[in-house]
Amino acid sequence: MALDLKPIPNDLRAFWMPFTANRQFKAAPRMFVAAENMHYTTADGRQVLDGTAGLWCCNAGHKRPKIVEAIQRQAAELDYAPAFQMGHPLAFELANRLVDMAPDGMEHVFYTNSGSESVETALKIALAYHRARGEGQRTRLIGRERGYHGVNFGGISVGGIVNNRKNFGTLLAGVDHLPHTHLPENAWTKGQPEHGAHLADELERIAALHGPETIAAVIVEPMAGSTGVLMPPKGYLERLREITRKHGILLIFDEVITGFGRLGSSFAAEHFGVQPDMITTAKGLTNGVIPMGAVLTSAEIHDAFMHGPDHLIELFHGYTYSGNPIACAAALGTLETYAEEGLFARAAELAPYWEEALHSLRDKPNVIDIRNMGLIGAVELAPIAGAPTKRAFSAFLKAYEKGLLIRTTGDIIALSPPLIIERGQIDEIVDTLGEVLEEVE
Ligand code: PXG
Repeated sequence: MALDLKPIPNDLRAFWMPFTANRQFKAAPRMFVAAENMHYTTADGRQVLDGTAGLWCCNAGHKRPKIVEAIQRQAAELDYAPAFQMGHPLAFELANRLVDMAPDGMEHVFYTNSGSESVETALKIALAYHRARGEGQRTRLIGRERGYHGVNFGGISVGGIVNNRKNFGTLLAGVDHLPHTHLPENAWTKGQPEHGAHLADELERIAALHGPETIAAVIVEPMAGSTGVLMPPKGYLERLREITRKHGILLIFDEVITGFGRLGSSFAAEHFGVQPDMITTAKGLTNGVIPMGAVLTSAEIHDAFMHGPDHLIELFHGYTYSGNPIACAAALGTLETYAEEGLFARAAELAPYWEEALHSLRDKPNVIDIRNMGLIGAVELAPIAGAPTKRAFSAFLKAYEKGLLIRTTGDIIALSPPLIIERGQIDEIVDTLGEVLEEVE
């Protein structure tokens, strides 16, 4: 088939690229012009195997017919409906489907347009919920070191990645952080690590310090993705749930990455058997195709707002594009694709093969840890002395040259392929990465 290649624009100055080394990129651009199933096509006509599902979002792979069709049909039928004081059927249908597939106890859906907005929404709902119940003194929010909750002010305040925080002022007041759960004795763990459940007890210390009755919510990623794939130690999430419940503190799981099949079940909450009060999602909700996020909440939280005269707005929050019709169509097409192809079960089925393949890289140069869960993996490299992140970034560039897309954070290589990946393509990822690790300095 003839490739319809788009030329690279000859002036790259205007676009200030997000989370990108702009000058490095513009000196040697890496451009994708098409994608299908497991592969991207580059502007120079090469195929690149997608080892990261875009940015952890294209769980069903690329250019999937049901999703493409749903978007096309919806754009031609109802392009936009006002999100406030008006509705359209797809938003309700999608909410019902999400509740049906969500873990027990998640009964309502608030739409956003990204993971960052889902986080802000969940934090605001937590504060307003306590206030609605006459516990307005619960204003504190607890996050975790090395946590990533998007880039807006609430998210970077509860987040724990220093570079995402330090240049942006004083952040939200009244925030504290749990310690991260990444312990050196857990190196080379397959699945959930043995050590570290006790780190959840730090919440008792924090609660005692501030007074538990001042804390509104704890937010954590059940598995921390962006900060380098950190797995929850066995018993850790259960313990967090116990302590939050004991003190009337809401527990929010940020499932922007773990939602929609990444761990082999719909949500991590289901995978780990721990029930939070809210779940934040985005990414895989629409297969990354149209920006959309959603916050799932318990009935208890939702119902706490449903009082007072019925002509009054209950929650002063929402976005112009909350429940956008085309985004809803994309999400419905996505959920249908996941279900028809049994992709969550497929991820669970492939996980042991993925695990073995990934851990075969153990003896490659500079590898200091490998960890995995579901269809997620991380290969951690020893940093070059005095030049942290450089080794992993070189690996990223070399992998791209060799036709493989990987993601790096610090000196950690993160992998999260689309759930449609074949065993042979897992081998290809590992073989290519093996070569890369042999070749990078
Ligand atoms: N919460 C979590 C847990 C996330 O992983 C967000 C919130 C923010 O989502 P938006 O849609 O606002 O970007 C995220 C996003 C990476 C990477 O490679 C991770 C994310 C985004 C881009 C890259 O680690 N996570």
